[in-house]
Amino acid sequence: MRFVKVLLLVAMLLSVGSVFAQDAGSGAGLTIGFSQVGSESAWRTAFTEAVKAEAEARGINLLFSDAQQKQENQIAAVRSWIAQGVDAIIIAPVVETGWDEVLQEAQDAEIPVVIVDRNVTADPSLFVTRVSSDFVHEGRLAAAWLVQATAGKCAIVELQGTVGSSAALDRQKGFNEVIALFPDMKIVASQSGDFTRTGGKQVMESFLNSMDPSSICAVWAHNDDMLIGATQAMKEAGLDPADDILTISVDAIPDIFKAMMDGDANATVELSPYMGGPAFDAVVAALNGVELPKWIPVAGGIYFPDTAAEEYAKRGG
Ligand code: GZL
Repeated sequence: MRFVKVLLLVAMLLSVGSVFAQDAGSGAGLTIGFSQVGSESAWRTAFTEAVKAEAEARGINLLFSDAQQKQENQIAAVRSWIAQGVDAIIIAPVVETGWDEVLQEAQDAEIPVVIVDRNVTADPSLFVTRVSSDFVHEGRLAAAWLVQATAGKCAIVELQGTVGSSAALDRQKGFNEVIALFPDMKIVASQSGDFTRTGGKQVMESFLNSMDPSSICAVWAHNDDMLIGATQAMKEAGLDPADDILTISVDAIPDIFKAMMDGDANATVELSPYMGGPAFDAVVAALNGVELPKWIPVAGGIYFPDTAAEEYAKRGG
């Protein structure tokens, strides 16, 4: 009889252990603060929705803050979660600098922080890991396509993303590295459109007003939303986007595939919005004392009009 009782006790303990282990794996029951840049682009909105859906599927209590592209709002949200004593914090930083102090405060409070999407210049010891794509690679890929599409001769206008954001800085870095290898590939104008459609349209309008439009071979936009705004400006100027002026951008949002289907865009480099899963896994690992690499990459391809209809349908267009 005693042996049976011992067996039952062991079985019970194992089952409890498996429950915790299961919870530990999914993060169920955890309270996690997520500071999001804003809702400046379709990709950002898709990213937010994907993270929220993943949290719900895992039974994570997600505290969400939209910073409206203001770092001060992000820092205030992080401080409120530190005071609340959340289990972990996830930050999608709007710009690279200015994070050291609040990350130190989170570490002092023993609250793990995971960075997602854009990067920070803070000491990597202040956060668990960063889940993101490789922005430099995205820029290189965009430039490589444009070089081959123009046989290495093109006057390019550039629509930069948010000033000071790693996405803008690194995409520009990667693009410029590649075109530097081709003397007749030149950026003739460059200005920030802040990753928004309105910004892209306004900057493209200024380029078209200040230059001979026939001298512009291509527009390189750090995201699809600015490119879509630029196509509106091109059309209003009587130009045919993707024909009179080639287009290359990043994000692979549904609307860029619609633009390809309408003959208004040539190519887009994909940026996955599905970073919530790896981020939550990193939180669980950190809470279990597991050491992680400081970067967990997410990959993406490059897409063209030949598969636009299929991609548009697949991505909820
Ligand atoms: C890049 C991301 C950028 C997107 C834009 O990972 O930070 O911010 O490319 C968004 O659409 O505004």
